[in-house]
Amino acid sequence: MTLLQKLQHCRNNKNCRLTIIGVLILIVIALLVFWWKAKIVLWVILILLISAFGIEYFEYDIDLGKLWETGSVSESRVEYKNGMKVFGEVCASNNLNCDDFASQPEAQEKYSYCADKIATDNDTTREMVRSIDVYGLDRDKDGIVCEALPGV
Ligand SMILES: [Ca+2]
Ligand SMILES: [Ca+2]
Repeated sequence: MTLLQKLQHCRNNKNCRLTIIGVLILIVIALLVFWWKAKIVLWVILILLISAFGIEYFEYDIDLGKLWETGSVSESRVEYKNGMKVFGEVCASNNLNCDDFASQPEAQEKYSYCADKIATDNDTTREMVRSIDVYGLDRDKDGIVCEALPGV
């Protein structure tokens, strides 16, 4: 295994990344103790590293391209579902169910907002996004959600 392959492997392995971030945190703490002059810089680095550790720990990644584009950490958080990137918390969560809506069009609107967003972000079609089943509202994955709710 070359060094590059090892690094590549580490990039894809969460525990490996956590270990590296953890070691860096310890190094910065040691520097903070022994190297007073660089105090502010080191505090900033320490805070950044602790944030990185938290992000790794809480199961989601940050897309750096999106972060650059939007400047928002919550918009840039990314989860991979069926090989597609789902940005932000709003569309990645599963916290809505059909009984949260009074009518089918209302549920459809909520679903469509995310389906369109995911399709655009992944440069793919609405049909492909059906497989993700946003919010779990479309179990049969035909693109029509909550068929049991009243029509209008
Ligand atoms: Ca749900
Ligand atoms: Ca359906």
